[in-house]
Amino acid sequence: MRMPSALRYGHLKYLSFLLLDLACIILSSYLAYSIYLELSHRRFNYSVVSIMIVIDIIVTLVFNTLSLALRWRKRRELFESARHTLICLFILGLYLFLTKTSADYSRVAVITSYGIYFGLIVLFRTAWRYILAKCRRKPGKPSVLLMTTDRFVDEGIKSLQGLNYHVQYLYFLEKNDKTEINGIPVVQDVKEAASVICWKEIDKIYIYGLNHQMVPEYLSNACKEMKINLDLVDFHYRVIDVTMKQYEDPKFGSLFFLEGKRDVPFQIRRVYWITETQAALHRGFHAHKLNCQLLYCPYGVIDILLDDGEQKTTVTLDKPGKGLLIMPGLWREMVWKQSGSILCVLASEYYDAQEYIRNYDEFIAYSKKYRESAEA
Ligand code: T46
Repeated sequence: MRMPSALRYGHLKYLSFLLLDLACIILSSYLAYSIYLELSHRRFNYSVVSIMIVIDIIVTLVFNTLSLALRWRKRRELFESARHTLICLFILGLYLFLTKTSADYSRVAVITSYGIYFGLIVLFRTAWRYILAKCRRKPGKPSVLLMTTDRFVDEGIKSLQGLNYHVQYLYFLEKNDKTEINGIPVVQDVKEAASVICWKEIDKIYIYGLNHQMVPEYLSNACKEMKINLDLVDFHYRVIDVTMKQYEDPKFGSLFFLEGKRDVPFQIRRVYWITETQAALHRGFHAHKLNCQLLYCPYGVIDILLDDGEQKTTVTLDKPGKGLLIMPGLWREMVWKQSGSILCVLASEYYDAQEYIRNYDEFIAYSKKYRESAEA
């Protein structure tokens, strides 16, 4: 059975839980009052049930008690349901006290109603959530939420499909108006992404083309809560275009710029540059354990030799608009091909000598261990 996606993932899911709550409050009032009326021979009073319904809606909307209860975790569900019930009970008590109508109603009946209500919402929400989860599409291979940026989305999808994953959702770590890409729905905000994680819609989360620190805390907390790891798809390096010429007229020169998040897929914590250089200068000879970097050469020509422990490659930075993004775990050496060439670097980490691997044998052992753990 397939349900509309709005019911499984969107606002209708929220609405269906709200309606379930209202049904529970009506049912629990009837049950509580029928027990009480049997005992007291008093007549059923509808107005208190109507007030309870109004209070239920107000508490849900004002205190947002449903959004956390919609999470899969049982303890969170119980806590949120209890909080909701107590707030409703408190407001009803306050209302009856202020309107001086409390004498007309039985405290026993009201408290019993809320007691039954708590039991019913936990029971019905669990059952309804179970039904909704059963109706989710099972692709047959592990389904994945891909967190990426506009620049890397196509590569990321291809790379995960190559690893035989089903990319179920996309989440952009920068603002993006697209609702779907190649038929894959784009999760619109951080709360929806957390809900997808907490509802176990997906088996794994992958980050492509950026580092962990770009992931909002709200999402990393949701992942921790559901014990889902954030995995990086191995990326190594990319040559990226950072050209944005503002003036074509030579007398104005050329202006280039880079923008955080849009062009640089990590939080920039440090910027440094190397100047006053001679041709054939050779620097680097190290790898980083954590640091992601974007290198560019605004003037001159510099070769960057990269080594992942198995393969070596050289990227020549010979244009101001050519950027080289290097992820951690790559050995690098820089060779100045022209005197005076300038190397600029944006880094994701503050300077920390401990985070460097400066010994090549140590690097080979480190990358081997890293590859083995990634393949495991
Ligand atoms: C890299 C390539 C492309 C600091 O105190 N703070 C800093 O932010 C940096 C970058 C360096 N230093 C000190 C550490 C050394 O005592 O400056 C000295 C020279 O640094 P290093 O020998 O690491 O420089 P390079 O050109 O070999 O490497 C530099 C970066 O360190 C490195 O992260 O990827 O540029």
